[in-house]
Amino acid sequence: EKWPRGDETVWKTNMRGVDADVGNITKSVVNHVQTSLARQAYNLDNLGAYQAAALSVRDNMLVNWNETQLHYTRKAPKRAYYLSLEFLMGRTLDNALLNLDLKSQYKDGINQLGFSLEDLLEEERDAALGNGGLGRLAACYLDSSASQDLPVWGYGLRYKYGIFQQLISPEGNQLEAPDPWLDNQNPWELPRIDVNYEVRFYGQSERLPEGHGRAIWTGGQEVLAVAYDVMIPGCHTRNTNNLRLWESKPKRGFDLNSFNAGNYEGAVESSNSAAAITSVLYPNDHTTFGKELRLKQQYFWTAASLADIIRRFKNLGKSINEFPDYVAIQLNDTHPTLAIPELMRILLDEEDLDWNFAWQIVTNVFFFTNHTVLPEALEKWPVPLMEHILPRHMQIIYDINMIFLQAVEKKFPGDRERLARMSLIEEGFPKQVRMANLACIGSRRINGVAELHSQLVQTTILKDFVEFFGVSKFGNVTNGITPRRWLDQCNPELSKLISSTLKIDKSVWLKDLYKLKGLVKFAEDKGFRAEWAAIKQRNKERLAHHIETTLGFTVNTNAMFDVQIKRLHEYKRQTLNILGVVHRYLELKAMTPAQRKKINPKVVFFAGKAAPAYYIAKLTIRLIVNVARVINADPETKDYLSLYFLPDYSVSLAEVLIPASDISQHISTAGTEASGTSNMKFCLNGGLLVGTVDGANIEIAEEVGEENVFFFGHLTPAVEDLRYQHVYHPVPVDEACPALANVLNQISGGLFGDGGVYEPLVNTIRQGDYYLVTDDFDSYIRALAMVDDAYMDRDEWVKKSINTTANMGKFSSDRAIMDYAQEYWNLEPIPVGKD
Ligand code: H2P
Repeated sequence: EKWPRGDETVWKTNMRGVDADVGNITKSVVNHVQTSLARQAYNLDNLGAYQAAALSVRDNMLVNWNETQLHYTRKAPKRAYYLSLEFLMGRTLDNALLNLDLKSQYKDGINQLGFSLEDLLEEERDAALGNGGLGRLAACYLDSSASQDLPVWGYGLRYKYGIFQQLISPEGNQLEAPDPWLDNQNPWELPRIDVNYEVRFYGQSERLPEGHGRAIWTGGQEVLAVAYDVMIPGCHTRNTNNLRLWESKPKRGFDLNSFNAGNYEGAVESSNSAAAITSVLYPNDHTTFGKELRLKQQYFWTAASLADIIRRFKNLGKSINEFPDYVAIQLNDTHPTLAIPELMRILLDEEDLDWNFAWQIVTNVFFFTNHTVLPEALEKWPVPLMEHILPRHMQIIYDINMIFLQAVEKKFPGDRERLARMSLIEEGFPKQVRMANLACIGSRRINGVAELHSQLVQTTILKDFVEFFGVSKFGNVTNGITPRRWLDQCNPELSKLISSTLKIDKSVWLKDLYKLKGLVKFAEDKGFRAEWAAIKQRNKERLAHHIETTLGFTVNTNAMFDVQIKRLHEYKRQTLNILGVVHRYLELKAMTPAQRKKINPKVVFFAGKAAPAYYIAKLTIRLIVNVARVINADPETKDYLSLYFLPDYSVSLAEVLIPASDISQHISTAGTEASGTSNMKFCLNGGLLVGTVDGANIEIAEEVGEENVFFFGHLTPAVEDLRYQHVYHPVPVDEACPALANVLNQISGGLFGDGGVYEPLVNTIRQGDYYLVTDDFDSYIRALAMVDDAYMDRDEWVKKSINTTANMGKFSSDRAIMDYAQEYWNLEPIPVGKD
């Protein structure tokens, strides 16, 4: 390789490496204060100091990032691309310092400059470009890919506004405010104005007469996609991967079509311009289906990402039929499914390949992960909308469908119903494109996110496809979480205790989480148990302090901490939890003071956002807030039971809550929660789990032992029957579950303010009870009683806690991502600096 220009030695002697010298760290921070930020030492505030520190850490990250990209280019390995409409990254500074192993040096340096690193960390705003588990999973997978030296890039959108900020009104209603997370500037991104692509919408598509499926697509609106790169540092490795986020910009002089702003996006951005495409993350909500802007987001992002992937591949000088040998693309849910017809369009119309050849390439490149079997969450797009915005893609989808249905007809002759079920087009007014079917047909392999879920995918929503393609096309990769953020970063004391007890450096066990098994034998060690319990206690105090300073409440840290944090949804059954709290309150009220004294004091925490248009979910928040108001003020009971709804749930709030929990709730109706990932985070931090036999709860119990989890409720096979009974007979709550009936009556009777307000919520149970609150209530209350009993024996409880953490090795996202790399993508680690 020739040095491109100038004197090679001048270049090389001036290139810097990662610098861990405290003197150089302070120098670089001061430099950034002085020049990058143009600020003065005497009036520098925490925010300014944070920004300077971040820029200095970024310089170190960039050294590795540059080297990694160069190394990958030279080695030209197969690469994988993770396409996700959501990346719920949270904060970066602490994670970067830990992964680069520079935390103590920066702590010292920043101290010398008169600031505290802890304070600076608090200045960072969360990057909240996601709704919940799906987006956070993507973030964990990026961390694990980099940490294991895998050449994996993420592709997503650079939303100007992340998930809305949640405010709670005095009545207890959720209010949504925009999240202008970029307002303070984002030191973690690199604008790449030189990396941009034009993306077309609308216009006309004309098929070529002798085209073998080819066409020409012209006219319409062209929008510019500009890349922003986010560095993803691996843990204790030089490998630093890339997350490329696209921003939309108008291509000068072009803005043919007006766009209709719906309510939410209208509230944050009303301009009718190309920039609106990446203005806001959609809150997870089935009412988003059919929204023009959402479809434009999906196409904009997949088209820009594919153009970028193909350009990079072409630089290798290989022929296009080798594309699947160099590229694997993971579709995170159906959101990026348009990548399938888009790659077909490129191969047919731009590369001039014939249909069969193109389709063979496509079906060897894509992999598809399903995250839910809830029917209302399966994406469908109205055909007229798709035809209008993406006329060429609609033609391709029709062609794929025709050829596919011919093959189905051949295999199952005369089975009209099967054809109707498997078709990419759902009949109706309007007709709709079924994105899950398209993703399934166009991908090489399909997986669910936990054993039970993957089974359900194969036996319910994609059953016909299993019968057609054979079962080997379908698999399971149980989700995982990164132990770097979800143990080492959020629970530093526990991390330290683990390292000193196992006598293994954390850089080793954090990357081989099965090593935690070594803790099992220490569960019998009294001294160790005391240390373990003391750390949990300090984490509870840390949470209490956080609540005191942010919300002004004084939390009883001698009580058991019981936590449920996740998106508000009926299937996740926050209702069951709050009704259980009311039940407990009513029981306490009925007791004498002497009886109460024997009760295990408990503090219940909720946090989570409801989709803005999800009325019942929002009403649940209102009920929680008003129950809290009443019971926290009741002098008879407040020492035994209190309740907090913590507003504006986020990754950084989770980092404080999770290490502080004694018990956490994962109580979805069996068969509805695909996996869950916070269940893993709690258990990794020594919190026990009360839950249904659902999602990854099942596998957690397999690993940690059923004696260490509190299971309750009906099992998946029973759910359908119970629901069926509810449909045909009103739910006899009074006979079926008197305890629940009493709770509902108290709510309706106004114990927590105007009972009429909650009628729509209470009626979801009395009528239909689709999520089986009535059927599971008694068993739930029994499980909570078992939790109380177990907690009374604190020694045994701490043993359970230790044994739980010790057996969580399987749930590292390193295991999950290696599974994808080996079983799906066929990818090898490419460590930087090791050859
Ligand atoms: C979803 C599923 C979870 C799953 C997660 C990641 C969509 O996340 O419901 O069960 O663990 O994807 O696969 P969530 O509900 O948290 O938004």
